[in-house]
Amino acid sequence: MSTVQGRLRIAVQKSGRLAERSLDLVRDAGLRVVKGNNDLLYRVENYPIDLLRVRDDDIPTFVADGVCDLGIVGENVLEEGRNGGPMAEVVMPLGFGRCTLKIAAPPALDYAGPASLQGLRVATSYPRVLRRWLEAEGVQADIVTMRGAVEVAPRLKLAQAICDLVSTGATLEANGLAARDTVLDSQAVLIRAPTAPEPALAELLDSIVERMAGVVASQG
Ligand code: PRT
Ligand code: ZN
Repeated sequence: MSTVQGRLRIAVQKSGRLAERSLDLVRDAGLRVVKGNNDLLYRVENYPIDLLRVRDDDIPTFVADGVCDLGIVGENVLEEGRNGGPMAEVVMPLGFGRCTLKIAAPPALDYAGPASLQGLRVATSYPRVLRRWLEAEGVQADIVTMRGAVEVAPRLKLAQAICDLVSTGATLEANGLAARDTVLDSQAVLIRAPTAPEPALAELLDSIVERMAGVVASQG
């Protein structure tokens, strides 16, 4: 059940790499978005819908809890939020925000596969995703969690390798690191709450999802 009676809520990143494309998708689906009097909430003037503008990290929880009915977030963030509790449902990939969570290390590190990380320290902002990948590979390594600047960890001797998002590879190169393995391929996805909205809004929700699917399909 939606917490706000009578209106659907879509969670989008407030600012950052996904913000503009998320807003574009919403607009291309026919929603006329107008800025409200607070920065956190944009209103849709032609439907009973609000956009909740938040940190991307908060989006999976808001949608899983039904505080928002839909959300747009990177698969990397969604997967990191996986904790055994109720999850938002992935409706469809959106074709933007593509990046890859990679293992990278200085060229001097001998890397012949995940087993080469055995006993090493690996720095990352994605400790849960990395933990699951290491477990699946049967490798025991120490995970050093860093909120940012993961790419400097090897130089500071905080870790021998890192697990970080890569798109162009320029950041790895600038820090003398080479990509060694892929942990997760990611792009932005549309997610929806596991619970239905109030009955009066169910049809609207389905039609918005359908229109977004049309927009994504037309972008091929
Ligand atoms: O403030 P908020 O928490 O909402 O934003 P954020 O700072 O956590 O995320 P943001 O805006 O940087 O990224 C949002 C989402 O965009 C990520 O969760 C990914 O799904 C996606 N994305 C796509 C990326 C990249 N490409 C990317 N390149 N996120 C981060 N990067 C980083 C990368 O880690 C590297 O440090 O950008 C840097 C440059 O990458 P290169 O390879 O092009 O040099
Ligand atoms: Zn974030």
